[in-house]
Amino acid sequence: MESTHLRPELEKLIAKTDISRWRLNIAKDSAETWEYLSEEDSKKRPLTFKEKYYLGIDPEAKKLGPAKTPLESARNGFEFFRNLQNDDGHWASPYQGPLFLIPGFVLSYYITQTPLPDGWATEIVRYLTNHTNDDGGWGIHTEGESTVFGTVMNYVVLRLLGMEADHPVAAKARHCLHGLGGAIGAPHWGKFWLACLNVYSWDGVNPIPPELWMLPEWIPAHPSKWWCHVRMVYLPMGYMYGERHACPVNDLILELRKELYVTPYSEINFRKHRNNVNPIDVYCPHTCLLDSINWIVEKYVHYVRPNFVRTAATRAAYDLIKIENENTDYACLGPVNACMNTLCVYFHEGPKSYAFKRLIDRLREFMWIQPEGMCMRGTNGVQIWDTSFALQALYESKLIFEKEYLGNAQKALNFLDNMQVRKNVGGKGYRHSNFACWPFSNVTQGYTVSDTTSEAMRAVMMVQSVPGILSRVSRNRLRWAVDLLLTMQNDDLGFASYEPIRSGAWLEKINPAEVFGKIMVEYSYPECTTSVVLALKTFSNLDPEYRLSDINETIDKAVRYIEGAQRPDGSWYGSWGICFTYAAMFATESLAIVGRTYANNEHQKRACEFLLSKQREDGGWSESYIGCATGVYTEWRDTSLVVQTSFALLALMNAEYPDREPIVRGIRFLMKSQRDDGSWHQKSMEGIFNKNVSIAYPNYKFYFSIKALGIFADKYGNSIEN
Ligand code: LAN
Repeated sequence: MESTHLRPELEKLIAKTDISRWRLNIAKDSAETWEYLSEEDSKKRPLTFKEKYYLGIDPEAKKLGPAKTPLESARNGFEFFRNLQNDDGHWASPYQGPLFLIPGFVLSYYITQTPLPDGWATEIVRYLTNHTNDDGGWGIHTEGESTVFGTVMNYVVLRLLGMEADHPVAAKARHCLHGLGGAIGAPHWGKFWLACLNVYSWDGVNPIPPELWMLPEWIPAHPSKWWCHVRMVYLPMGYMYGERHACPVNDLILELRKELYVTPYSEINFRKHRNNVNPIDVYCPHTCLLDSINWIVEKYVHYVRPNFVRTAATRAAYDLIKIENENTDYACLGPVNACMNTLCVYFHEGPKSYAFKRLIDRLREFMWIQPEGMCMRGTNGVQIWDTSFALQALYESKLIFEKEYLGNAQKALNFLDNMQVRKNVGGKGYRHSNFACWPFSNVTQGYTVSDTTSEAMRAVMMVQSVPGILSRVSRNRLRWAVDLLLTMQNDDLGFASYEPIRSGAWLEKINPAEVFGKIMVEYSYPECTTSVVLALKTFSNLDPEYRLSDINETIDKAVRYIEGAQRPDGSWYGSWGICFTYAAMFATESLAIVGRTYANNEHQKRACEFLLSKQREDGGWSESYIGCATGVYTEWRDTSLVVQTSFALLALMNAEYPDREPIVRGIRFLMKSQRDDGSWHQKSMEGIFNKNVSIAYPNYKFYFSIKALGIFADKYGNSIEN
């Protein structure tokens, strides 16, 4: 059972559902939705082990006792972890952390007058209450200090979900908000949502002209060249901004207009506050270039723009929104554009339209019930990513060769077989080809990611080589995935996340979202690049005839990129996990797979020295998300963490670090941290995005620990004696 963020002193003040009545439904495409059953129905459907675990009810796992050897520890870990595998073969994930997502969900339901499913409002309020900071506010993620963005948006959520303004939790949050100067200092994305709700004026939102979509595509700043998450968010934002849709005024809106500001609403000149963002919120300040462009475009929108241009532009944006919805069967790329698209469709096609109903339905897949209430996840699940790594851990620890685990492996393989994309939407709505890719979550969402495709491919190839496993993914399907990967290398020789880089990093100068860094375009990442290198190399060992010279050339170049991305101190900066230990785990494996080790390679040597300089007294490693924001290695409080320890150990073992002693100390830390039932607990966050937002990957503590322990037992001997 996971320990949680429960705050009993606050919980006393709010309502709670009967936690034992929640059940997890898994759809055919692995979509995960929680449902609150009636008392009668819940009796007919006993809680499963998994449900209990996720809900914080003791699942009464088998006690295995402390492990005596690393392999036993890995086995105990998998004994526990296999209980969390779903019948369709995948592992689910409470993928929480960001605190700017729930508001989009609740506002979309509220503005479109859609009732929330039973029990949801209560549990969302409980989650937010349990995650308030001591000052009563919220940050941009659960570990961050209170900001205007986090506080105003989540305060609004509490009020929309029925909390009275004088409730102690609301009153304290409002006090915090006022202390921060009120909603007027919200960043661009906050101002946007508040304008949709009609508690802020569209005049006070910096321009998001839908006309951008009518510009000629060759222009380097054309939105089709932006990072897909940014273009897919600015698309519905542009539509809403162009149409200036807003929730009809009602009593609650009038109350909120009074509560959110420190001056009377009617006296605020919103146009003057477009650039008023509380410094506490600012991660990426406006440049003069951005301010100048905003100044000109705002004048154009206000005084010059003919109505027919506006209508044509919002039409063009809407056509693209429709394409995104249809391409993803209404799952949408991510939680932000899914909520915004729902609003656009509601206003454009009405509440009775098929598209609106589908979107509303699908939005529920982002929500997850935790012991401390209901959160919104960063994606519609982590199914493929987690299942791929779980399979790899099973293989690399050699546990897969123990008969009792073959069934788990086969089920996971079957799942990956079902999740490879068969239908290509490449070219539609500026999408990169997705034929033969494995997305991050599921086949429905369907977006190519370079590393999720690679990691899934690698898992498939590993498992299909195991005697007793029934192969499911044909040679051709792997070849098609290779073809796709080979279209994705950047000119700087690395690989980016969803697409090859389409425009220059100078576009960051017009990044309008003050709260995120490095979001405007794609970049090469050591993590993504490594995954591709590993997949291509593993593939060419299996199928050496297929495009061998293309593959070898790609790998050579990619490894050059990895070496070049190393910092002088021997570290690599991680963009998707926290942080330097994460990147080291990837980069060192790239080098290892082409035969470069501590014994023969300067880069590996420097990587090991860097990691060893960070090893703590207790044998482990510890990193905080702060290091991602500042670029400087930063420990998380005064304790080692299971996940970062596994990252560092895997990196040292990738490099074949010759001295067993420091590695044994790390392995001992992992074993000491294991509970009697084989599970681990990670005290802090594992992942990060856009430099500033941390996000949990709760399955990392299982599969990366199992992998580290298993590889250690295999390569360094199955004992923790020195
Ligand atoms: C993710 C999650 C997975 C992650 C990896 C596969 C680990 C990475 O190697 C490549 C990038 C990717 C796919 C990724 C990109 C950004 C995401 C989708 C997220 C971090 C999860 C949530 C985040 C998304 C942007 C959240 C919504 C916020 C916006 C600013 C739009």
